[in-house]
Amino acid sequence: MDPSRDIMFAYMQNGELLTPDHGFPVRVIIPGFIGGRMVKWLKRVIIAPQESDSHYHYMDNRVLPSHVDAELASAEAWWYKSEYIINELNINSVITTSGPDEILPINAFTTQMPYTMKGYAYSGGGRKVTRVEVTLNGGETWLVCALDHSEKPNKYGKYWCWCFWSVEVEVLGLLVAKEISVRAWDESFNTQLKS
Ligand SMILES: Nc1nc2c(c(=O)[nH]1)N[C@H]1C(S)=C(S)[C@@H](COP(=O)(O)O)O[C@H]1N2
Ligand SMILES: [Mo]
Repeated sequence: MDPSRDIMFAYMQNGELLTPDHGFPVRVIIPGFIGGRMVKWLKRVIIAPQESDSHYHYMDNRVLPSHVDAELASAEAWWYKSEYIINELNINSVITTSGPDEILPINAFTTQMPYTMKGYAYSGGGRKVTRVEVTLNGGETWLVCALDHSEKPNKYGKYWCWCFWSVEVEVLGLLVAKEISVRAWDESFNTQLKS
């Protein structure tokens, strides 16, 4: 019911009918929410004053406290506690380059050559990603990445799409790094812990 949220019933994607896997003939799209809420293969829509009582609405896409396994959740009705539902997504970031199968030539000339690391980041609820940082030394120091927000916000200022990030490092830096991590920030100052 909130016009700023751009919720839609989609029957096409990129100019083609949805494939069966992705919800043909019609599915819900709820930008900024977890995929689990975007019900596929719609047959009817029920407008109701209370939450859906669908099995999947309750038994999937919840984050329960760590001591609660599925058995305990059922025994003690943890599934039905509304505070554990996942709706809006949290801040997330991913390294796509370098990738697992990438091979870099290593010699005296190449180690000081620049190398562009890349990836994407997104948050939930239409919150803009405002910062992405990479560490090559286990979180001691962080490099601030360049951000590419190809998407324009909607007229309520919401960003639904991921943004791309990139940062130039030296091949040598990659070579000596024991662990490489990325973290993002959004406009509400949510960020990711360096574990
Ligand atoms: N009817 C129906 N819709 C569903 C599901 C389902 O099991 N049944 N799974 C949901 C979950 S958990 C996800 S992550 C998305 C995945 O669909 P996508 O890969 O097309 O985004 O569909 C959602 N819609
Ligand atoms: Mo999912």
